[in-house]
Amino acid sequence: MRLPIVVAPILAAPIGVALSLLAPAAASAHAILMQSDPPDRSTVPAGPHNLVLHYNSRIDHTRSRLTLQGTNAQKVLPLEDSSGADVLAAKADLSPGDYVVHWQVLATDGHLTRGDLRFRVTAP
Ligand SMILES: [Cu+2]
Repeated sequence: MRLPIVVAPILAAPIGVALSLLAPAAASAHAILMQSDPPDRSTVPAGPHNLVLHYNSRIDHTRSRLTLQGTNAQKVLPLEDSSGADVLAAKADLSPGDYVVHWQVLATDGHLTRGDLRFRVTAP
């Protein structure tokens, strides 16, 4: 039972540093990815999916972009109109393989952020 006690402070330190670095950014409200479906590094069954990315602030949908990269190709996904002010969403019919979603988001404060979301799709 000693392991969790030892591990917790080691994990807590980098998170504390990261939060303090993010604090000024959060105050100026540029968009940070908070949560996604599928989650990063997850595995999902093949078939139609709603990709949903939640941010910490409102985003400019007309100047934000989701690009789906599969093993052999990549394409810009049409964004769903109905997504919320802090959400990017797109439909994708996924066959088995490894994927990366490259997201690029313009927050309403005029700052651009980008990142990657990786997941694996397996045969249903
Ligand atoms: Cu900003």
